Amino acid sequence: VREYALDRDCTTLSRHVLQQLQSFSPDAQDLSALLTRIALAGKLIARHLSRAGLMEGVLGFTGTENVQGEAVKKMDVYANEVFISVFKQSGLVCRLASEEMEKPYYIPENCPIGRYTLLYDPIDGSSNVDININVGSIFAIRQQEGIDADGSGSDLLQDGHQQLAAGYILYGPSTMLVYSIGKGVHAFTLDPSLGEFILSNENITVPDHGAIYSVNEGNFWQWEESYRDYIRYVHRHEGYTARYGGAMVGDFHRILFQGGVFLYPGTLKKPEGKLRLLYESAPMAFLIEQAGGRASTGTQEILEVIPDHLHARSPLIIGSREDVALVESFIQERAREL
Ligand code: P6P
Repeated sequence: VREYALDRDCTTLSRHVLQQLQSFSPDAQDLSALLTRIALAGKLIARHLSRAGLMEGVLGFTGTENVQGEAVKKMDVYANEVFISVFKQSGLVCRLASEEMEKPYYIPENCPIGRYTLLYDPIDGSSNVDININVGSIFAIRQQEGIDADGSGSDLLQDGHQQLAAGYILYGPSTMLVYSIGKGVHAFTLDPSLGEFILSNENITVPDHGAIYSVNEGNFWQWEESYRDYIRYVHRHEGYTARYGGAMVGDFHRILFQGGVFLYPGTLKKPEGKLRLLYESAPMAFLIEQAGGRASTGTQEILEVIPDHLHARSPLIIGSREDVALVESFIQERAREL
């Protein structure tokens, strides 16, 4: 038992990535170092969150709006700057594209082309920060291809299969980092006494079905009839339970471990829904498929969707394959009537 415990304590993120890649090539080392840098960003953000109520400048709004026209929280700004600062002088990433920035940020050094682009949502669910409920950071890594001459990031408008890796950090009772580089989904828990993320769950698979449906039913009146059909179905049938935390990372994490479905439908006013494809839906779709689940817009696999602009949104149905299919069946049924 002692050997096992010691060995487990030594399975850090960097070691695990190299094990996954079964290689110590420079590229493998770079990817391992890149994910370790993301873990550093997670530690810095977790530390800031843990003292939010005790420090000035953490809670509340900045008074400005982001590119989406949404009020910016102080924590959004801090977390965005953490990601930028941990990748400067890293030589690992050429470009950072964040949900919080209109245009991508170029790491100001002669970064050789062929390195990576990091796409991230620095704090997802920031409305939870002020009430001490879990929030998360979401990330995806894509190959830096060619020169983005006008800095618009238009070369990033590609489908989700171009993601080399994806994951999130969940700032909850414990801080967890969940990632995949296309070889299964693995979770690490931050051990504050070590200051290290230690492997806690390997090769996570989502159950084919789960009791949980996770959706903001306050939007019921805005949905297309097919989504209302689905909600009426789960209201009438035994064996379903509703869970919704208002921050996607926590709601997704519950589905990943316990099964069920998370959905953020489009509405009649905004058929494309609220969640951003490149920064939220595509990374989570990468993970759920690696865990044996599915992610759909209702009519198309999320990983097939090609965004028409950097901050494109998409409807999202994600989780256990049987539960995603059930939601889609109501959409298909209504489509047949049209
Ligand atoms: P609503 C947070 O703002 C977020 O982007 C996701 O993390 C979350 O799932 C969703 O929006 C919550 O949106 O409309 O239910 O408050």
